[in-house]
Amino acid sequence: MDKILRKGGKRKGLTERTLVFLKPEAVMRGLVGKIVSRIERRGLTIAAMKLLQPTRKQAEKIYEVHKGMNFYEPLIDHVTSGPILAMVIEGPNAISILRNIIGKTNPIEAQPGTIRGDFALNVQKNMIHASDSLENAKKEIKILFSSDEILEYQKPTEAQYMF
Ligand code: IDP
Ligand code: MG
Repeated sequence: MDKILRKGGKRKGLTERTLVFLKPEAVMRGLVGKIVSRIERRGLTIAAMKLLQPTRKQAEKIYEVHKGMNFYEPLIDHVTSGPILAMVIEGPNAISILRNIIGKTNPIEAQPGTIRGDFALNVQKNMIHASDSLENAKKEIKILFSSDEILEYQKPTEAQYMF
């Protein structure tokens, strides 16, 4: 346990944080619980969570690398069209683990067993976003969360049985 705790109970740099959000189709289809439970059962920790309808500005910032692509405007329209469930997910290698849990961007290529491979048919409405790098995770978390919305805590099972 000592290994992963700083004095005062805070985590050392062994864990990562990633921004995840369930897109409006996941909320509208009533699949929030099923999807969140896949993240929880893997052992990762929900450090922050809220339901919100993102503004155009927030969505444009998150997807700014895609500006100019033909799917960019329709994607922004879609993601801002209804509620999303945004989360900060924390744990060892959280960024890569989440990318593997969600599956490939295009559901045609996403393997069964992944969220996209099990719940999605359409590349735009592919259910879920997860940051693709540490740098982007840091940037994206700030777009949707303030630091006081992100909690630091440790589940008792983590140190003993998971990490
Ligand atoms: P990612 O969500 O797996 O990181 P990105 O390539 O970063 O995928 O694309 C961001 C989002 O843009 C995708 O999740 C998807 O909703 C949408 N998107 C990506 N490529 C296409 C496309 O070719 N057509 C329509 N939408 C797309
Ligand atoms: Mg991406």
